[in-house]
Amino acid sequence: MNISSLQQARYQYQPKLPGMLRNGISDICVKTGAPTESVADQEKIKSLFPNTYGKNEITFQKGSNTSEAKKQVVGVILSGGQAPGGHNVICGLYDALKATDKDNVLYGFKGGPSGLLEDSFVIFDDEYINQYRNTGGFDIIGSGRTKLETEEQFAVVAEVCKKHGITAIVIIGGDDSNTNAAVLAEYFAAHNSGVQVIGCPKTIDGDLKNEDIECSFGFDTATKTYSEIVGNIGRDANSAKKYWHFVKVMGRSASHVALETALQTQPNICLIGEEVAAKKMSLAQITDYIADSVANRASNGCNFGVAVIPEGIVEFVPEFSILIAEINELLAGEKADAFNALPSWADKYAFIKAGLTKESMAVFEILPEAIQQQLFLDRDPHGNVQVSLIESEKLFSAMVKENLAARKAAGTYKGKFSPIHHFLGYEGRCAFPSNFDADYCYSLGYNAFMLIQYGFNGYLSKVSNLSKPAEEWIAGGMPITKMMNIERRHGHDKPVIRKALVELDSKPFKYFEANREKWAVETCYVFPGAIQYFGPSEVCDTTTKTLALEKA
Ligand code: FBP
Repeated sequence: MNISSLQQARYQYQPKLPGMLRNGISDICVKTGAPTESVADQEKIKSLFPNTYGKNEITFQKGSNTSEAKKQVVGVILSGGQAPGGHNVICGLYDALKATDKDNVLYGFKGGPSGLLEDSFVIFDDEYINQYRNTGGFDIIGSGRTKLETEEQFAVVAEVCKKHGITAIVIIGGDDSNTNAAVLAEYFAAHNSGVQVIGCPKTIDGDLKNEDIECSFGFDTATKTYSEIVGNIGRDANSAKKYWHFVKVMGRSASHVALETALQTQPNICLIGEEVAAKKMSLAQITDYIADSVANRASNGCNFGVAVIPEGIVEFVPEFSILIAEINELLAGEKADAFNALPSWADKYAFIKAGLTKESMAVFEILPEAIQQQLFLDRDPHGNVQVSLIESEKLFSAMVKENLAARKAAGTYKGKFSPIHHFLGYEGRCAFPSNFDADYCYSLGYNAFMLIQYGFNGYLSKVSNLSKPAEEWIAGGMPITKMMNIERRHGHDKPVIRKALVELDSKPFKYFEANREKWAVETCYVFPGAIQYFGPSEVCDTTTKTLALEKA
């Protein structure tokens, strides 16, 4: 394999474990904490998880290892979108498993949950694992978005486990995957199959977080990668002084990634979807807000700027969500064929006008034509609008342009406005993990094995106190059912892990809110630069501003 010199050097990096896991496997014991309750809907969750509900929180500490000596055959899967550090979860798991007993075996099921269903796997050995230490990506075994959620699928997984003598499965995924991990754990417990399930919290979106999960892995590296680029763009803007950059950043729904990027780089504008929803802002109000910054800066002679737009923004704009729902209804079932058969955009436009309510048509009419067409072209397999594909960076820049033209006509604005568009998403998901993610992920994997070794089932590998040096991190486990509540999904009540949105009374948002007026008018860009892997700890090991502010 051709490898870069950075990759070669990163192979040598020894990830830092929490102090309590550093003593060697024979010196790690369990401290049992309090029994747990789910965050809401306790009776309902308890009835759905009779075998795994209410178990105790646990932490590991220094002391004689009292776990049962038993050969472990563990299977691991990566689930959902890539997040930097996934490889290190597997490396940590492998190292703890082999340090406990060299005859233990680790299976990697390929291509996500479907690898388990199709019994497609690799068996890891040192040579295989060593090529992936401290590297980004999920290419070690691949990932996928198949959901493991039906009894039929669980029965297939049970068969696969029986065939290989698997004693435990580690599921590395986001909120849905960990919800499914809890359901699978309950299934195994109810069927006395002797297979344990442990979850690990992954997603660059940062929305798998609660009082037990301080942050999901990958968020640190992805936001550092985006912040490096936004910082560079800010510096270019301030050098050339002629462009407004509209930068959409990933994060399917919640705006944590946009907020963290703004905290690191101090752009002129950053929209936060959750605030837009709370204030019930319309597209016109958001446009006005951005155009004010453009006009104010122009009056100071600054015809340039940077605006950060979260990927999920449009779903938070109430009038836009209603419009999307109406479009989905308008093209439901066979009506889509009738629409697609219309020969021209003018015919299609007339069809749309006849089908939408007056209010939604008014919203539709103010959209740039390219976005109008996008809403009807890019549809998912169920025929619904693919909101994540809407080019909101272009939507807002086009609307701002029109707004400024009106201001110019009214004589209230004299500047120039040349927008440039960017979308930062995939380039952050497979970056070399920062030292923080490399350490955190390795610890999550190592810790997951300790949970297996001590016989826990339906637990999430929990590493906390993350704003402190790794030495002070706390390792342990939390029953996944503790994080669950009941939500309505596709017409059914389902037990799920609550998705964490940006809270408007949180310290990170409050800090942003207190500073953004100044950032909107002045040029206060910060240039975080590239992630550093070698050098002083304050440059290489610090995590996100979000976490630092939350824990301040
Ligand atoms: P996960 O929630 O599975 O971690 O994925 C998050 C994400 O990276 C989002 O930020 C983005 O909207 C989405 O995945 C893109 O998905 P895909 O890889 O299927 O294009």
